[in-house]
Amino acid sequence: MNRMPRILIAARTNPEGFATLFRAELPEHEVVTAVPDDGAPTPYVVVGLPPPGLLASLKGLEVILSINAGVEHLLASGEVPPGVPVVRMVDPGLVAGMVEWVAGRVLAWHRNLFAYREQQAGGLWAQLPEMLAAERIVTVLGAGELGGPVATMLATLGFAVRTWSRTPRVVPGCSGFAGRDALGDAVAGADVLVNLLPATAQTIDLIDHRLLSRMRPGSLLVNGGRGSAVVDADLLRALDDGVLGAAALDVFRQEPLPGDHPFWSHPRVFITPHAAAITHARTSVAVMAESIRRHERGEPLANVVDPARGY
Ligand code: NDP
Ligand code: OXD
Repeated sequence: MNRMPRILIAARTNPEGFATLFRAELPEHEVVTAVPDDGAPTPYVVVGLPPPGLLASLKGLEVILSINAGVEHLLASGEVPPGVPVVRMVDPGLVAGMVEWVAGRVLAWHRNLFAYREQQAGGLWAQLPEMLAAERIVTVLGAGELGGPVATMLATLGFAVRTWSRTPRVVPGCSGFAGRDALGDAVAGADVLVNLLPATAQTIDLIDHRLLSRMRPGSLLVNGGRGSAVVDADLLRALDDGVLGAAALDVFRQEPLPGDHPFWSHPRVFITPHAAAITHARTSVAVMAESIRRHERGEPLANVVDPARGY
């Protein structure tokens, strides 16, 4: 008798929630949250950062389904068996979350909400100068699954949007820049810089004081990508010397952000705890189930990570 292909849910958060939805999506599969000691193969694993040794211990592993969009920790763990594809998370729930989070930060800053909050603390009633969205340039670093829809949303709100990517990308309504040589031009004169790049060897320390200085003085940095892209000391210097007006940060070089980090107490740094876009089981399970169906139909998998590229 043929065994049902096994799916191991090794997610640290809500494994039973994922398992229940997988059982409904793929009833012809065996869905487990711990591997039974029966020597049977486990072709699929759903995982974020795997516990040490887990992936190597799985017999007959065919596909790793990452519950995260960013896979730098998974790749750096050295736990991915050679030749086993990693499918990263591309999920409508994640896209919606990031679009909302970036929209919230950009609009709050654009409409002076942060500054009015300070005025409120002092009981001050005074209208601040306003600009039209069309008068503001927003540069989005990364024009992929998240950066693309974020750029589209900002363009729909009327901002003058530029995107920057590794290879040329067309995002309707936006000006596209590509490649390291075009970074300076992509950022020049921008009012808002949104980072949605993956963490790779090429993106580390990309956002330094020199790059921030190319923006319009008093501008906004929004980091929803990864903390490693930003040089923390340069960001603080840029806030203090007027190069930047504010920074909205969701991701950090070390997470959770250490209690003594100066970002916590800076009056113009707005922190969220890596919560910009979270993987919802109720949208992502359908996406992962479709990857499994494709694999079993012998079709190429979508959104496979290129380990050499790092994303
Ligand atoms: P994608 O792989 O779809 O897009 C990545 C984009 O970055 C692409 O446009 C790519 O260029 C560009 N890029 C990569 N390397 C470079 C480089 N060296 N120079 C210029 N551009 C580069 O990823 P997603 O949009 O799905 O996700 C982006 C990142 O967002 C994730 O890797 C993760 O770090 C972060 N994230 C954060 C979350 C949060 O809650 N804060 C939640 C989910 C993700 P090209 O198009 O040419 O390939
Ligand atoms: C991420 C995620 O990559 O939460 O940050 O998916």
